[in-house]
Amino acid sequence: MSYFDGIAPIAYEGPETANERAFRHYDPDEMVMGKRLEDHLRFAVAWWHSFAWPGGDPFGGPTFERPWFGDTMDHARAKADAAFDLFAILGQPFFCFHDADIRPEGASFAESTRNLEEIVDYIGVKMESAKTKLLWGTANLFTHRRFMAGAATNPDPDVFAYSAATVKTCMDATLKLGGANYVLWGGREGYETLLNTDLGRERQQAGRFLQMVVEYKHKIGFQGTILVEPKPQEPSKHQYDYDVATVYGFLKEFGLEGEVKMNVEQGHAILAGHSFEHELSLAAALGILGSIDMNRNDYQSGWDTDQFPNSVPEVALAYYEILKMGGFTTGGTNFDAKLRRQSLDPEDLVAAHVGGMDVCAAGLKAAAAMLEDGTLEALREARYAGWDSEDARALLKNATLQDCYDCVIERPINPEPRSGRQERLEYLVNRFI
Ligand code: XUL
Ligand code: CO
Repeated sequence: MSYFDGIAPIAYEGPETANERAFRHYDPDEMVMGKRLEDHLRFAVAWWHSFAWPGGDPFGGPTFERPWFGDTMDHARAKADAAFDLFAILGQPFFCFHDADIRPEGASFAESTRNLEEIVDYIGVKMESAKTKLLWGTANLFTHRRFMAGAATNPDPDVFAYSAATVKTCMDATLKLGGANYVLWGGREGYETLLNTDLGRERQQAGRFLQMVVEYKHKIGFQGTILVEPKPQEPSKHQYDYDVATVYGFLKEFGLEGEVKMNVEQGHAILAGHSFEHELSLAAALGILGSIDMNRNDYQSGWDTDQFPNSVPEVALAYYEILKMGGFTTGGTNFDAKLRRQSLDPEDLVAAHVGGMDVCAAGLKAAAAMLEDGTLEALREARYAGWDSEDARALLKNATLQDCYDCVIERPINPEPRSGRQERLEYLVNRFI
């Protein structure tokens, strides 16, 4: 018997349907800009939110009572069974996991690793008869109390070593399951107070740690992409991987900018004081946009609420940036999103994903229509057309302040401001959404 008994696989029925158990916008086979929608979006279910999270909050304990909750290997297998049942209902092409989501913690590192290897084999067998693949694996270096003062950035070298050993086992697991990427999110890589923190030292530790990850990737022949997921704070008061710009500087410092890309999350971008599309646009411009964690924050509460996306205009602008850079390669759309704690039923878990997938599909199609129409890009290009001339290019390449001065006097130059057309552009975008 399945936890999702009575819920049939979700089919596409078109925008007019009132059926809650149907896609209105996500038809995996629909061709958009020459590619199937499923291959554009590359959806993934997050094991942690959908199967491991018990529904607690700072004021109350678990609200969910899943039959697989418990810390034995039998529970872990039952959890994997439920996960693959949900993947089949949704037709999900990918999933993502942390070690702690899929295996019980052992009494020692060795036992935890044995548990991990055993469940990875179990999941591997399930994958043989499912269409669902692994988008990325990662290590949970933030829940257990041993990581409370950081993993790579811990003042205790034993924790650094333990964390590195854990990442090794998680990269091995990701390789074994054919993962397309490996993610590092530094949940505790930051500080609570500067009064006890040597910030300079901790940054060096984080840099060396990431170099070790890249070295190990090459050693084991992992073909996927290493991704860092920026976030400014929460759980730490300040986290070193603050946003895309900060991480890029960090990668440059440690010579990793050609090796590591970004997993950009909607809610983290907002926490950092940016828009999602800002972070995506910057990562794309720097050549380090890899994958996305799709969710949304509650804009009133101001923390990382990890809700399922529900705004087509918002996600349209995000997918616009992704399509503009040519779409995902190894990356995809991971629903790093969880139910509200009152949404108790199996039906809620299905509906949350169906709704999120539909919003993303509608957003991507709107973005594709904007790109195909071409007006927005043509106007953007026209705005910079002055830079196409020989003189303008030479200006950037080898002109000095003195050259600019002479030129302004001689020509003479008296620039005339031109409209940025913002309201017209906003109205234009709304035509497609
Ligand atoms: C936490 C977060 C993580 C990472 C993976 O805010 O986003 O779930 O995506 O560790
Ligand atoms: Co995330």
